[in-house]
Amino acid sequence: MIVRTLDDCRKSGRKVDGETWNSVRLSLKDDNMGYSFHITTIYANTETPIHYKNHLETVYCVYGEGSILDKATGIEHPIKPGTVYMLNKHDDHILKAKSEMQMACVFNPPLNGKETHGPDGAYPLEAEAVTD
Ligand code: 9YT
Repeated sequence: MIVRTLDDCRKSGRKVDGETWNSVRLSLKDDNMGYSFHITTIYANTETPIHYKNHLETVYCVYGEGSILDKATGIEHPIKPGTVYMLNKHDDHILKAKSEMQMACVFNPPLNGKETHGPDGAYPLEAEAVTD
């Protein structure tokens, strides 16, 4: 069994900072669960272009208000606490935060640890692992 707390992970190399977000990676590839699990904070009044070409992601909104613009359809879906979205088609999208949003995120395949978005909005398949 593996047990961790968000607070402990936040203080360790498991917290990764992007320009418009930070992500605390509670579970990563080396846990051998077949997925990774993160608590992500999206900063208020930001827009983040994302396109996970190498990963599937499920995202659940814990708190905050915003929207997700699906670039393929042009549809902008509101996000509020309790909303879940699943990027089952590696969907190219823009995540917009009106207020600070906390999201619980699952990635398949699991992240190694230190991934941040490349210029194409994707994470590479192999990135540096966390060493704590
Ligand atoms: C919701 C989303 O994809 N935000 C970007 C960060 C990502 N969730 C991560 O690395 O945890």
